Amino acid sequence: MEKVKKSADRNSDAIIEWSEAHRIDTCFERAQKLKPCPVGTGGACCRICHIGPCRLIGPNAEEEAVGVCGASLPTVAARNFLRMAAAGTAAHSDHARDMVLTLLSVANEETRDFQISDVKKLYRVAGILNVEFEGRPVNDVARDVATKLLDDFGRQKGQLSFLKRAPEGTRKRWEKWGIIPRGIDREITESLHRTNMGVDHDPDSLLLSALKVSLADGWGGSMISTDVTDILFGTPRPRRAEASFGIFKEDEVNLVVHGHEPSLAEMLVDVVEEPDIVAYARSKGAKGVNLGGMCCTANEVLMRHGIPTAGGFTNQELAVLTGLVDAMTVDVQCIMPALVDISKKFHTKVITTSQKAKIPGALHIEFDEHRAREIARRIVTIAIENFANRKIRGSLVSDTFPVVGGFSHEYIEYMQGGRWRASFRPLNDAIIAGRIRGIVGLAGCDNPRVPAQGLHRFLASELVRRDVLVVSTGCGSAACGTAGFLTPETAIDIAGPGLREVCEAIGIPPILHLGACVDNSRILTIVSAMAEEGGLSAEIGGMPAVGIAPEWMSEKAVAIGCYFAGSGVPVIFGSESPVGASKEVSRILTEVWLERFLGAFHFEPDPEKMLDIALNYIDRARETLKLKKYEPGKFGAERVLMDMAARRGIEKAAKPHLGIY
Ligand code: NFS
Repeated sequence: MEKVKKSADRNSDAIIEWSEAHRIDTCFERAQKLKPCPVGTGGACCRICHIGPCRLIGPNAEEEAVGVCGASLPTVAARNFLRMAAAGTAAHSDHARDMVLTLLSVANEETRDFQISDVKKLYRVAGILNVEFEGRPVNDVARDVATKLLDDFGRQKGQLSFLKRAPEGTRKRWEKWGIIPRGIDREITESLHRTNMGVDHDPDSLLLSALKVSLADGWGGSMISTDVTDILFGTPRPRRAEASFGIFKEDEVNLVVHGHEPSLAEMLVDVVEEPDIVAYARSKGAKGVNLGGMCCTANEVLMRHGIPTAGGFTNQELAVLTGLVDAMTVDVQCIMPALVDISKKFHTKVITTSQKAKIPGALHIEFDEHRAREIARRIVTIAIENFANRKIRGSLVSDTFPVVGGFSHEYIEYMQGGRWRASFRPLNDAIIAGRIRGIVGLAGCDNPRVPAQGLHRFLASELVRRDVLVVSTGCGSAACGTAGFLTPETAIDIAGPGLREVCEAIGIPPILHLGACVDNSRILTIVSAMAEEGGLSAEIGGMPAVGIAPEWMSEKAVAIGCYFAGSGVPVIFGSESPVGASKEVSRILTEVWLERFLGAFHFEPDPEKMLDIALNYIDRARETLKLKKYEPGKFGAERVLMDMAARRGIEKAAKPHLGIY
């Protein structure tokens, strides 16, 4: 019998096998040893007060089981779900807050280590926020933008600034169902209050609150983080880079940046090139310092600087196991504390850098944007000095795969018409004509409980084969990247005939790497722009678009799923449902939300079924929009896609597009 692989990535699997032979546990062995609690998995465990924990189980649990206080199973499951959404929103949004505070420091000239890299993006955001920008000093505009965005966190009344970027039809639904988020912090606090012992017990009301707090993530925290990061470090445009463990070099100091907040990583990109740092590395016997990324930080620096990535969530311990990592910086979110124990078996220095996230046994060097360069230099020096302590020479895996990443909203707009005619018209037309069947956002974590990365790869390839354009973020992008799926050549190899034609005309891969997990907000503005462009749905709901997080595990993923569902995009999550114990809660997430918002939240562990559900939504949306029925290889009439030559021919008198999105 063929051995079941723990990771679908052959390079990851080779390292896992090596670790097993050497009796070093990773998340893959721990996942096998530690089965999920059958009560908690489906949301039937209430730990909210200390009369319990109460387990709401039994043959008629839905109707009959109650906790000591009388809370029913639907109440408990909905309450647990809302807490996950609130925690996810808190994580993305606190990250966003730090980015805004950095922007404010830059504007106030409190730090000279960072500058505003993308003035055009600053103006675009200023325009959305009604901040005057013409003829004003850049730092003044930046200060006003940062201050307005900070207001979104603490606002008590009114609504978040970026909600107006959503189509009117979508906003009307939010208004009708009372889920317009006011301030980000207020919605998080209210969610925690509602789920306190003895407060909100109505599953529908609790789940509406899950949508509300999550909209504060998608159209608040995450969108703020994306925009401010672009302003500070540049709006991404496609870049070539490499992925997998072969990015580590035997003759260079390998320093990995792992986590989420990109400021330190940005500074490290600069510092590793400084002549005295390179000279110091040489003096220690290395050729230089090789920076590599891990998880979402990897996506941030890949799409802005072409820094290579070692992969996503389940690859983090495996990176240390290569024995080639001299230091790994970690900040917040998705960091396995197991890294510290594993690193002790090798020589790797794990360096925690956030005052919010410490791990016993790790070296702690706190990042402060006011002293960014000094701190980055200290970290690089530690990595260099550790190079000589490497015990392993030669690498277990040397594969790398080329990737193209960095498709921002702005670039996608640009690639469809050049600087002067940027628009979403060609994309809409290709969908209308049936060349592109629909769009799927493939997002979220990778997970050691399934052949890790495998569900992402399966879905990505099956979707593009069926002419579905895939936009990927976070560890979904990493899983595609380490499989070699993120190049334009993939279009020729695996994409369906219509999608291939579009990709070849524009010169893009059929899977567009949009960035980190907070950059799912780019998908929101892209579908909003498509709605505005016309010819498809006039709101986000009803578009032939679906979100899939096949290997999700983080609370942040729940928040993402909710903000997509609440905005009108049906989402399908893998694994067992965290509300599976309650039929009523599951029904609300799928049927009721679909009726109200045209988005729905499904949990489906079987990848074939995920694919079916997604295609079904896409085809139903096409039918409702009265678009040509999708048939592979048969297209309707449409405008000619503009290739590069056509774009160059466009007259230059027109005004550059500053757009509301
Ligand atoms: Ni997002 Fe999952 Fe984490 Fe990034 Fe990766 S695990 S929910 S993709 S690194 S946040």
